[in-house]
Amino acid sequence: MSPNASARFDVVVIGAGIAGIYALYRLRELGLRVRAFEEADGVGGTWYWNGYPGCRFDIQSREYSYSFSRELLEEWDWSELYTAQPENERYCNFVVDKLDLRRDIQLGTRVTSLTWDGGRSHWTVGLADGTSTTAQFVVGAIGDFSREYVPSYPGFDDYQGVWAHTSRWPREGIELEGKRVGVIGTGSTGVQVIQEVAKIASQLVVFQRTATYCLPLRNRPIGPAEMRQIKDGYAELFKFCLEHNTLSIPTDPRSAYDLTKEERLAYYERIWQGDPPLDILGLWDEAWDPGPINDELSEFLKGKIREQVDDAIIAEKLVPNDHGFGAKRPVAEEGYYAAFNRNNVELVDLKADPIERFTATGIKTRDHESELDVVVFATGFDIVTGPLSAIEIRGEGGRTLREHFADGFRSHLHIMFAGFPNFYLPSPAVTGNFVRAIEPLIDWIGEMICYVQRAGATQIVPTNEAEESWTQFGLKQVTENPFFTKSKYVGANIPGKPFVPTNMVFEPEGKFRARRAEIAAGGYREFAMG
Ligand code: NA7
Repeated sequence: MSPNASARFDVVVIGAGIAGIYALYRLRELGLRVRAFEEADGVGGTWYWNGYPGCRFDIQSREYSYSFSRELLEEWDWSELYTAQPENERYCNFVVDKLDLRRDIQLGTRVTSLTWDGGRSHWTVGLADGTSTTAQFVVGAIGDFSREYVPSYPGFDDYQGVWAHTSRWPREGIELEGKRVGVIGTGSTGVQVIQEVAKIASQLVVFQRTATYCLPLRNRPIGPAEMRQIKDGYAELFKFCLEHNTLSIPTDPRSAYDLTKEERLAYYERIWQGDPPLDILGLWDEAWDPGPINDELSEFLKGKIREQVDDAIIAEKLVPNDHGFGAKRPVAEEGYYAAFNRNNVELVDLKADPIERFTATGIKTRDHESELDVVVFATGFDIVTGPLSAIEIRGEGGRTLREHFADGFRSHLHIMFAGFPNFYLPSPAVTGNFVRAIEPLIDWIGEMICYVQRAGATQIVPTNEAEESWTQFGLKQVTENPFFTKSKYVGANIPGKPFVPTNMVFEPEGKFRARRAEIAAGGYREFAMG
């Protein structure tokens, strides 16, 4: 029997995305009474909500396979190297059905509040329908990148057309065929939308603030023989990821200077042509840091952009001119640059011609007015504190998590918060939904819960000192690294938002895993149990 019989559940999991699905499975396997609540009417999280045209993986599909079940790995076939959102959502449903998880998931149920009851050592979990339940532990598998960011513009309320953010795409879809469409944002998402919508819209206006380095995705179907090979290679892939990082991309151990300039250029060309197993993410360190090699690679990629765009003036607008390759997350395209060779596609360079306001019929920039039936916001996310603030979370003494963040985000390991016992944010070292990072992190959380119960305790919380030291360490890393001070991965994309030192800032996944193992082996000394 659970040591805390006052709670209806041992654990409530919030969210049934990639992390929530695995948390429900793992914690249930540990013999805990678990219930998951999911706001959407289906499972999948990111792969449920991001139903915009063109949405697909830009990391190979096989990297998204859960590793823990031989049966799942055997039975699931990926149809393409980089599968599209409907198939990714189907995969999540397949896993949920196969593991019989659905009976413990309550769909269409938003968690609105969490209130800690110190006397009874449990959380009261408030739901949008006005009901509530209780749980000793809560795992907030809410996704770092789940709260959309829509910039505010004068006149936005006047706009009479249809608009949507890509990550809250209506399930019934939006009619885009033959319409005049505007897309704001040219990150990974914007590029995916633009290259698709260009094919069907009567007119597409792309509002670009910062040009991006895009490499060809080189997607293709996976046939049965290749899928067999992938299945046979899973064990090796998982081993590689555990030993290296979260992706099975081999990194080149050489220095860039071990090669001549001609050899390096030939190497970039092979990567560009998609010569496996070479991948831009595996390039030597010097390619990523500002300096002559980064300049050389950036120039190579700029040349590739110019080659693909017919109009030299448009090409120059699409060539990044204020940052080198790697200063932003690399983007994969399949027809993005070619879209700008079409007559129905127009590019507005917002740095030269900023948006002044929305009108009843579209968008007015300083020099242009565009009439638009639909405006698509591909403008990114209000990371971590965005989704956390959407729930009213009250910890010890009734203090809210929002109050806890009054002077900026603070956490211990980016997983727990001082003053908020038994509440976990399963955020791996790499933000996002990399399965390789999520599985071990949730395993670690499960071990901790069992440790508390075995010890006959009912609660565990990080000490103030541990939280302070982790937070300061993270902030130092952010402020000392020019990449992070501008990065969406610490929330720098939102004007005025204090930095959120995500685990990415601290250490690579392998080191972070080792740190967690050490904490567990040491009896969770950075935490207080009671
Ligand atoms: P990103 O990568 O944050 O991209 C957002 C895009 O929206 C980017 O091009 C921004 O330009 C642009 N943006 C943001 N605010 C504005 C305003 N106010 N005006 C014009 N343009 C704006 O989000 P994605 O959805 O593409 O990527 C999601 C990530 O989630 C993906 O990379 C994975 O890591 C997981 P900017 O570059 O800031 O000038």
